[in-house]
Amino acid sequence: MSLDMNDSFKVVSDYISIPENIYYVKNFIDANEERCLIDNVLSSPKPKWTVLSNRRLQNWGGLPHPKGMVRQQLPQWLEKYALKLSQMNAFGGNTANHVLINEYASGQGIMPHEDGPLFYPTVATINTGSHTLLDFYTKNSQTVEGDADPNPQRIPVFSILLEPRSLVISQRDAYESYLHGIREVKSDVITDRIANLYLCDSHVIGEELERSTRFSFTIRFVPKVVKNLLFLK
Ligand SMILES: O=C(O)CCC(=O)C(=O)O
Repeated sequence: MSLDMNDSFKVVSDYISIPENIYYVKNFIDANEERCLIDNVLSSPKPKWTVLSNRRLQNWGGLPHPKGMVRQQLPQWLEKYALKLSQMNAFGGNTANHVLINEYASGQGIMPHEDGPLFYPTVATINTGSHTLLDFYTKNSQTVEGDADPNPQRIPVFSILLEPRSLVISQRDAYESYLHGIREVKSDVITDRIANLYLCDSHVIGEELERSTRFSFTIRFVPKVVKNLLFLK
């Protein structure tokens, strides 16, 4: 799919929802666009990186804050996707102003969490590099039987297979009612809990997919913005 701004866009609601309020678009970008996004991430200045124990991330557009985000202009290589998704009406008529980039080496992931009230309740993620499995959990979901760990492993209600170059959008209930996370594993097994399997490359149940390094581009709209830091005092 080309990102030429003169293209006529499909609006998000034209896609099949799997389950309700989650949309998956295979090959949303092509291999050149994927390479270009990854090259831009890797050539960003070193201070752009925040290094966490289980992944690295870059924050673009400003730091979301309860009193308002001091807005920073998105670079052109990210803004074109923020505009494209906004024109698809992903953010209820608003224009996305924030992009979080996560880099996961094989074996890295993110704990089940919710994205919270600082963002408009839609998250649109462009996936590059490697596949991963995004797991969705109800907020009081069961844990694995006999798990005595203080951070017990929850059982996902369903998962979405995120192929490289795909787009996934979660909105409204899917954003607000579930926790989402990525397990810290080096490979994923194909199961019938993967809700979008029929939209992906063909796989058989039981097949194991090895992960490599993945970069996710999580595009959101932060409604509360302020002009400068004085307002944050
Ligand atoms: O990398 C992803 O696809 C998920 C990222 C995420 O959940 C987050 O940054 O809050």
